[in-house]
Parts: sequence; C-alpha cells; structure tokens
Amino acid sequence: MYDITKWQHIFKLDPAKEISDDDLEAVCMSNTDAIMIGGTDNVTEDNVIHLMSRVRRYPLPLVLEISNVESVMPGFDFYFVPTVLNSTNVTYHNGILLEAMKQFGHVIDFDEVVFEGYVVMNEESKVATKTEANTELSLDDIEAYARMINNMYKLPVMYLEYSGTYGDVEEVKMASEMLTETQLFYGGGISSLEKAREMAEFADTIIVGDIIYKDVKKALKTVKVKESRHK
Ligand code: 1GP
Repeated sequence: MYDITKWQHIFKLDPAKEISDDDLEAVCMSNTDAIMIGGTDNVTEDNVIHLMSRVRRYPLPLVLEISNVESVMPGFDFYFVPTVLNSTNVTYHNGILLEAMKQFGHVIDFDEVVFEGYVVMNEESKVATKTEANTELSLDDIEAYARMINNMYKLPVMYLEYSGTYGDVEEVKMASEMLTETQLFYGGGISSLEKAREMAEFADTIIVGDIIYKDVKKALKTVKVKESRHK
C-alpha cells in the first residue's frame, strides 16, 4: 500500500479545468508522488469521474480531495478531507462532514481517509472567500494552529494553503518547527524548481496546482525537488 508520509511532491488537478491528453500524460509520468483531484468551484460528479478515469491509466496513487458531498465517489486510493481551522463558518470545520457521515458513514473505509487541518493564508483566493477564512494571521497564530493540529486535534496533515500566491517562508518554517507528528503540506504559487526547493526546506510535501495549466513545462521541473531534499 502507498505511504503518504513519504510523499514529497503532489500535482493537484482541478476537475473544472481542461487539460490535454499530452499534458496529463506528462504530469502523471513525471515522477511526482501522487495526483490529487480537487478544486473550489464547479467540482461535479461528472467532471471528477471524467478526470479520474483519465488519470487511472497511469500507475501512481490517486487522491480525491473532497470539496462537496455530491462529487464523492468510489475508485480513489485515498480521500483527503479538509477541515478549515481558520474558517469563521462551522460548515467548513465539520458541517459538511456531519452531512457526509450521515449519508455515507456506514460505507466509508476509514483507512482511505486522511483528515487535513487546513489553514487558508491567501485572502484573495477562492477558497478563502468560500470558507470565510480569517487570513489575518500573525506568526503567533500560525504557531498556535500548528500546535493545535499536532498536539490537540492530532491530525495527520497540516495544509498551509496559499492557493494562487507564493507564501511566506517564515510562516512555513514556524509551522514546521511546531510539528513533531503531523505532516506539513505546503501549497501555493509554486512555479519553479527554486520555489519548490525553498518551501520543501520546511514543508514535508509540496502541492503544485495552477502552473500545470499555465506552463506545464515549468510545472514538470518542480518535481526535481525530490532529488534535492535536505530532510
Ligand atoms: C491549491 O495548494 C494548491 O489548492 C496549489 O496552489 O494552485 O497556487 O499551485 P497553486
């Protein structure tokens, strides 16, 4: 079985966006550790199943990061479930989860489920707007969230989500210093190997999304981060 704790690099594909067969093949055969399917808007059963069946031709782990109950389906290796800890709306803490448990709790294989403690950092991002996240966070706040996730909620993953913008290394460093058990995911604005390396210095796993759709060649270069890790 796959060991998520060893994953250093993940490509995140948005089911609402178009990707050519050639680009998809390049991404899937790039030596990335996994493909994650997930997005904020317009994630539907139709576009998720379509993308899943295309990615399934390739021999690497496939994750669905759940954004709504309607687009959840069998056939993935893992289901990553975000809980947005700096959301001001309980819906995004455990409200959607409650509905999901009521509908599907009896059929869920919890060995396939990974609970992600999200901290949304980019005020301008769709995810920040949708989840009504309080993104005005100091380093002390990040330290506290990291402790909360690692020592109290004891979640397997903390996801520092800068979606669409490149983050602040000091913030990522702060989170990483607090985490002794929890795996740190970093996502946002990685568009070069240099940026990938800079964040991988502190994050266990980096997530690369948007650049796949803007410049796939640049996206592919970020996978080389796996060869140059210090940790
Ligand atoms: C988005 O964290 C991921 O959920 C990746 O961010 O799209 O900015 O690469 P980018």
